[in-house]
Amino acid sequence: MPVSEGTALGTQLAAPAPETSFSSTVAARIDANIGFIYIDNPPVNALSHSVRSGLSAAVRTFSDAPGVQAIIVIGKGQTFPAGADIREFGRPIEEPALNAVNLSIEACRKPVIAAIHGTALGGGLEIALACHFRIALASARLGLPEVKLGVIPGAGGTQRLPRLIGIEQALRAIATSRILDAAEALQLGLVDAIVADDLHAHAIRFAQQVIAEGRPLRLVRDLQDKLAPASAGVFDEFESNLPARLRNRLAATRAIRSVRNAAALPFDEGLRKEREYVEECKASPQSAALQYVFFAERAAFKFDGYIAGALAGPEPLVGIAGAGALRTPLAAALLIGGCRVLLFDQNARALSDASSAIVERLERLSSKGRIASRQELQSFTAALEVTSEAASLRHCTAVIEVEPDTLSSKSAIVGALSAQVGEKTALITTTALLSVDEIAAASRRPANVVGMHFFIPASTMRQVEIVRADRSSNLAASIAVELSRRLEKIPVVSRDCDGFVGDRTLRAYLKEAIAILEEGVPAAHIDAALRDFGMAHGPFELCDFIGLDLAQRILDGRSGPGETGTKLIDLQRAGTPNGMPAHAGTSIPKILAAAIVERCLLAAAAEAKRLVAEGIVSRPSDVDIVWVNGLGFPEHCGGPLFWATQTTASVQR
Ligand code: 3H9
Repeated sequence: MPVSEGTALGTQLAAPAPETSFSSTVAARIDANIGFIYIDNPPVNALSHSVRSGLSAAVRTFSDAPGVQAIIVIGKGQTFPAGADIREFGRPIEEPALNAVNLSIEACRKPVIAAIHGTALGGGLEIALACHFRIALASARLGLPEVKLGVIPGAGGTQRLPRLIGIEQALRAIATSRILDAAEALQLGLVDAIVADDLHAHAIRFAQQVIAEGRPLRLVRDLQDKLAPASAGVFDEFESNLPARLRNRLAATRAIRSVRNAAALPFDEGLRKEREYVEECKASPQSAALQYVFFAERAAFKFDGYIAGALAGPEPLVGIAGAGALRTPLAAALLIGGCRVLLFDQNARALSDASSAIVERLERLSSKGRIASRQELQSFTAALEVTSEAASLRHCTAVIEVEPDTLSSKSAIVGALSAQVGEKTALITTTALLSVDEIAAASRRPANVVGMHFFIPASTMRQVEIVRADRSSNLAASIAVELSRRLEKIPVVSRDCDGFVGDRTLRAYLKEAIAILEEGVPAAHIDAALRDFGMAHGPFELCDFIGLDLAQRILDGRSGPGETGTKLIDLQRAGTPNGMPAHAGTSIPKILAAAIVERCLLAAAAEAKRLVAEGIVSRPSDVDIVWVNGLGFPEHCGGPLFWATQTTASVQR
């Protein structure tokens, strides 16, 4: 890439030169004796071909430029590169590959410094690892989360990270996709310095110091002292203790093997093996499923009519009314998500008790380390306000009712609140089973009413369903979607129907499991088959887990007690006193297990297809992520519809 006319980069420039483009996403500039390389590929500076080629050319140019004594690589916008461009994964790699770019950075004879802000993830962190020094903003986060996408770091991450932070820490970071904050990164030796603000200015100061001290270049490939594992069995032990969700994950096992190579093989040989594992993982159905889930989760935030920024202001005010069990966890999660919460109860005593329960919950979370500092805890508690005046709710962007889940109580509270809330306030009803259309009918502002269905247990399950009644406005639905983001949950927007997305497809799945049971297959076998497939619980275990009453209600639906729900209860009575007959581990013939899995999942997939055909959800992937995040479906199989399309079985039911 040619540089600007006359004053080629690398000649002495008196004043900061304008930036020179090396590709559509990489520009460079010389400031005094320092060469800056800017990566500018919004939104997350993903390392697409133009970034790799621009970066490679800029490094080459600065390496040869006599006036440049140090090079700083920095991201524009919100972040240092957050990884390879996942959209390029299915295609042949266009040169230069990231690995080659990193090798050229590492081989540069001038100090190359990574200045990190935002999220230095995957290939982004691998660039930083190839640099000779790293400085980071205190708010930065760093990690190698490739295993979450079904691959392993493929540009030296598995070889360089262990050399920098040690085998055990690297295993945790790579195999479990653990993200480190800047303070921990500093403590582990992953970064050389952290700064509170003005990364640009601090990076210049850091570079000048390196130049002035004549500091030797630190090539991570040459570091050896942290490579000795604590004990020889460390890798096997780590693998056998992987969390359940990572068992049977090809990428996790290959990541462990690759880190093991870092300790056992010369650097370049380890790098070559790393590349082999990446190709093996990329070709696996697991990585296709995990990448599908990644994009499906992001797509779920957008629906036809979505209004970005609906949750106005940095600290939106959210009202909570009603006395259901969801009140405390929901209020605490909203406060942690940066909302102000206005708790409403006409009874002063109840209000004070509810407020204390929320503060206690925040303190408990703080003592478990889930809230970063005392100061943060204080700011969350200060954002909790209480009122016994319903009229105060009119200032809220959203009011969420958390009454017990009966039509009479929901209709009563939504009716009463609708007389108080502002014209644009979203009025959110939390229901698992009721018709949001019927609840909205009790409201004076039906357009403002939208449903939210949290999965059990609400505080830990990542999924939430946003249920639009016939008259729900785009604004109300958009506010609910943005609240989900604050709650760190994945929303799926659906229209109102019996069971919404999750319970309706779950019903089909459970009915099939009951049918198999009636054909004489023991419950323990059915549970084992689906657990071995990767479900968090077998179908009957799930019924026990959520409670048989709720399971029966899911099976019966809005029409009330019916044949299948009653069957479930009868079967339970015939079983052990604690639930369905013996769930203990059991081995069954593979062919039977495969048939059980196929029948149950195809039943769910067929119902999912009907949901799409009826326009309850707008895309098939919405149903899949409800299963992955709400119903314990193994992420690396993508969800029942994705799984069904990947297997030879057809979904013609
Ligand atoms: C890798 O690096 C392999 C290497 O070892 C090299 C091998 C040779 N690519 O999540 P958001 C899009 S593997 C393409 O809503 P946030 C995303 O789809 C990679 N696109 O924002 C969305 O698009 P849209 C390792 C990407 O602020 C938009 O950016 N890295 C990528 O909540 C905003 O995303 C990772 O696994 C990407 N890599 O969270 C990190 N990343 O607006 C994956 C994001 O059209 N990314 N997009 O829907 C993340 O974890 C989050 O996106 C991040 C930002 C934390 C960065």
